[in-house]
Amino acid sequence: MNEDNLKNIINFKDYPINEANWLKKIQNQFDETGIVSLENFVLPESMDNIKKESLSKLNHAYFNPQEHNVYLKSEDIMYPSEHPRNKKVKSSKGCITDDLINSLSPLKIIYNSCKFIDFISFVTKQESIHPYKDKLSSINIHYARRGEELGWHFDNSSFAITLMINEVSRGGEFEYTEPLRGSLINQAKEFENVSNVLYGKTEIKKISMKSGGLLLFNGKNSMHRVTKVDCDEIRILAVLAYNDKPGVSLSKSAQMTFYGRTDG
Ligand SMILES: O=C(O)CCC(=O)C(=O)O
Ligand SMILES: [Fe+2]
Repeated sequence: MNEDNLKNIINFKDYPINEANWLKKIQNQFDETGIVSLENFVLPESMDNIKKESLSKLNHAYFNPQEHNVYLKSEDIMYPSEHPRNKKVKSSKGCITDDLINSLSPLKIIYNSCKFIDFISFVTKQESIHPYKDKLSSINIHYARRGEELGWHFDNSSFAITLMINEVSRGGEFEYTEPLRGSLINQAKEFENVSNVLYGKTEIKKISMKSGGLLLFNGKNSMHRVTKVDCDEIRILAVLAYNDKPGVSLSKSAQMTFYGRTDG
């Protein structure tokens, strides 16, 4: 991949992603708060390109409205269905898969660039990060139209990278909590924390990203959701997903749930 292209895509002026002092500062911020938001990370011309392609591919998106628990796991019969382990929330947004995205898209140039990969590995303190082996899961473009949402959940991966492509003027807000689980929080306390979020008893934080904004988020221990879109605009966002080991595929059952098909 041509690293020179990256100069025309990423806002290096505000974000010197290969400069040691800047990297250290962002790493500390990610470590301490679990969230880093970089406004105007991708330059406007590339965002126009990404937005046009995303809109033209909305008709290929897979929408599979479903109910799931916050752990994104099948029910644990040890607990009642209304228990925080099992209580269902709704998700209805759709997405397109990596194989449907143009190989020359700025999204792919960013995702595959060594500079970007080194930046993400450093900030998230991973020794190395790798694309998915399957052809569907590395970059996904998510769409949420009026009334569509993503319910409360913990991510299975330790960090998520999103790029806002088209923000909406009402609803479609990213809401998140402090870390509510992890090695310092016992199981009973964790379930109490989850229950408090589901019943609106916890302080919720919000972050509103605009087109071109990159978000690095530690969603493994912090619950998060996207509220229902409440206007006729479409919320469009790219998720850039990596693994800490090479050669990993998303499971076939997860591929069926999220994409309605598998990569063969
Ligand atoms: O759409 C977003 O802003 C968040 C997406 C998300 O949390 C996820 O894909 O796990
Ligand atoms: Fe998530």
